[in-house]
Amino acid sequence: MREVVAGAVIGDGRLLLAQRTYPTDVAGLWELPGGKVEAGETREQALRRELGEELGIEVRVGRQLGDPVPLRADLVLVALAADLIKGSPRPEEHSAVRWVETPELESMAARGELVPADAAWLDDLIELLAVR
Ligand code: DCM
Repeated sequence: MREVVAGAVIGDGRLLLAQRTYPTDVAGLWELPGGKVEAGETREQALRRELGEELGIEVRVGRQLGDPVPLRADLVLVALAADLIKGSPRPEEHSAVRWVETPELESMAARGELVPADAAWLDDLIELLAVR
């Protein structure tokens, strides 16, 4: 079973979202940025590496957020809370990034603008934003 880690990155009390460019069924939708855990890596190491590569940011990784979401028979998506420590996200592999507060997150979810797997974490994300 392979794992994909996604970061619920908080900076200045807001949540970071990144806009996907592929595959076509989710291109244009917004996600928690992250990527696949490589052999020999912890989830935390994988998330720090992916966020460095994709966005040029450094984060402190925290707790698991919500429940894992199955993507395929052999692939599961895990969200980890994280705090921005250094850098300002510059999209290398996404078409755009944005920082959102709860009302905007809720509107985006209601309009179906989040990738389906990540939409499962809406309540957990709202709770995370509430305590920051
Ligand atoms: N994925 C997702 N939600 C995220 C990050 C990734 O649903 N927040 C999915 C999209 C792909 C798989 O995980 O099916 C691998 O992601 P990537 O293509 O970004 O490596």
